[in-house]
Amino acid sequence: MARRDISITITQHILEQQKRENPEATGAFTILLNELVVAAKVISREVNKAGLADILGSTGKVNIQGEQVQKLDQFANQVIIERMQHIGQLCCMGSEEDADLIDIPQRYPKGEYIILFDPLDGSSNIDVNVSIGTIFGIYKKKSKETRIDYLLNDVLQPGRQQVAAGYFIYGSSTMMVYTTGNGTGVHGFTLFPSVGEFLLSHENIRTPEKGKIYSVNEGNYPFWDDKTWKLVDYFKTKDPETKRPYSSRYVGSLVADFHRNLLKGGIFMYPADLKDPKKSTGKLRLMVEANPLAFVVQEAGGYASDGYGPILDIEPTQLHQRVPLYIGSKEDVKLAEQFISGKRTS
Ligand code: P6P
Repeated sequence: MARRDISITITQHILEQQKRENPEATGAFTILLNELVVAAKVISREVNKAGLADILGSTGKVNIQGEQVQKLDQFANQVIIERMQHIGQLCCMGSEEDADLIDIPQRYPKGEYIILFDPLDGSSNIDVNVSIGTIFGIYKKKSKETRIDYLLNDVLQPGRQQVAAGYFIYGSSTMMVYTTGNGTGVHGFTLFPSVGEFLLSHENIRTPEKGKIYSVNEGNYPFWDDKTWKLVDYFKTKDPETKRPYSSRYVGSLVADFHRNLLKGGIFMYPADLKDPKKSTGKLRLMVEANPLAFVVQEAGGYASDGYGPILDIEPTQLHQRVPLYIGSKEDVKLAEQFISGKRTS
């Protein structure tokens, strides 16, 4: 790829990539991704204003996950739904905030794509000014169905079937990181509020084969099984030959923890735990968190596992199913699989 003398906008990047990778493209995918970028700009503005406006604090409602819904969660969810529903490229949507699939109103045309998203992940960090994010995965529907009651099978596809995935991170700056898979690479764009554009800032992100960081909520230690104990203890054990102990870094906001490890290397873990029977298969959601980030990390040379095999190969059975997640540098995640599957104990 020729060296660039200026940073191109996300819009230009998507167009160039579509022309290169998908010459017969109708432009539908480009419209879809660009509208998502507009939604993220609106969310970014509110997240950055949140400290000033009275938009903080909860609404007193709870979402499908039984979690307190923060006003910004609701706002972000509405912005994405309202922006995405009118572009005529989607047959339906799935959101971490909504129990059921979201239909496209009759007044708008339907399309061939499906978007699954977590509108504002890490929301418990909103009022302490820690980075939070939007995570998304895009699929093409397989059937000819258009009615919402018959589209769940089109939605419950393994993560490997995604045609694009990525996230927006609202932190010291707002960034978008995305990939369309198939060797097209992972690219990062930084929002320049003064011009209102996301400009290419991290071209072709590659994550290190092996890291020096492990990320896990050690407060869950009493609720783990012995394989998980042995795995986490491995990263904390002194062994100069394997450059251990690793550094512990855990923000408690998946997008922030994932993004740091993607760039620097390392492993993020959210193991299954016995703290909450509803979350015995782990806290994180397969369709709107694990699959999109697994798609990104694989394209960047990393790997994502549920402890036994690739996240991207899991055949989904429910829209909101949870999954244990080990994601990041390939060598570290493969090692986690050896511990969790019992093949290794130290
Ligand atoms: P815990 C935030 O609520 C979230 O869904 C992810 O962003 C984050 O990685 C995880 O939960 C943190 O969970 O149990 O460590 O607070």
